[in-house]
Amino acid sequence: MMKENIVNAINHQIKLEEESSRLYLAMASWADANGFPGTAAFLYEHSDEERMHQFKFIKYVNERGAQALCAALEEPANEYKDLQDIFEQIYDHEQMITRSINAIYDLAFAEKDFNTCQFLQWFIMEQDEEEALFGGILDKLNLIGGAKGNLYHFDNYLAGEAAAEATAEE
Ligand code: OFO
Repeated sequence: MMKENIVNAINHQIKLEEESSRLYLAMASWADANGFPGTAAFLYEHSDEERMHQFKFIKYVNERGAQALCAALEEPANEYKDLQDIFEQIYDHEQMITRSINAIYDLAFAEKDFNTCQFLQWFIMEQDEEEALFGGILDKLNLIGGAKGNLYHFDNYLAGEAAAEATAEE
């Protein structure tokens, strides 16, 4: 049986994962409505990934004999200045998620809940990948600047990334 403090920490993480999914969905919708279909496809894909993360946590808690909960969610922003604004916010958001997962790991380790430590390894690696991915995208945006022609190519590049991720999931 899991300790209550660990169940509570994971339930909070379940909320954060669902909020991540909704944040990326809102950003994807903005991109879709503002002429960036590649960015939209990429972010729709990431919204689904976050939903999958949420589900992984839910299944884990329930399989360990506790109950995963669905909490009230924060409303995501629906307006963004530009793509730079979106990817800066995503990068900050993912760093916050990494800190949150690391804090659960710390707690699980202190409580000698080694199953949870083991389970969290996947998320620790995933955060590494996501921070590298979004940091790289931000670097590209910083490099190309805000000229329309450059953003058109950037958007096509993200369309390719979205298609590659969709294929990898098949
Ligand atoms: Fe983007 O990360 Fe979930 O965990």
